[in-house]
Amino acid sequence: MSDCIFCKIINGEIPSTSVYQDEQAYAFRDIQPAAPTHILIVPRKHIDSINAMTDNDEQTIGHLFNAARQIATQEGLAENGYRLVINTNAHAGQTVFHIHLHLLGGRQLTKMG
Ligand code: DGP
Repeated sequence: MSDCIFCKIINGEIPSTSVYQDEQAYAFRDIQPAAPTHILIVPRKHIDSINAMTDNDEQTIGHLFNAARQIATQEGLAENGYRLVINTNAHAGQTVFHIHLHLLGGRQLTKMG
């Protein structure tokens, strides 16, 4: 999508600090980190949100979690642990409408709610 900030990050129009990429996914450091390690993992395919995903996107979204596992290991987070979050729409605070998986770690995270 031409006006999507994460599509522009994926195609290099907007700079980012990349930590991982493959044919389906791109991962980069969050500009407003909420933890010592805060990485966003996005599908190269533009999908607005989990509400907009279809059965055909199962593999694409599952792939984000497999990438997250590899990145968590690469970042040294696997043993102590980390959190994976996908915000959807207003009540969850979604601000960018291109599906992204937050990977948070590097400190004891508080309970969610
Ligand atoms: P969410 O609230 O779940 O939609 O998360 C959007 C995240 O995207 C938020 O943590 C900040 C991050 N973000 C927004 N714009 C940019 C950007 O231009 N570069 C980077 N690296 N992160 C961004």
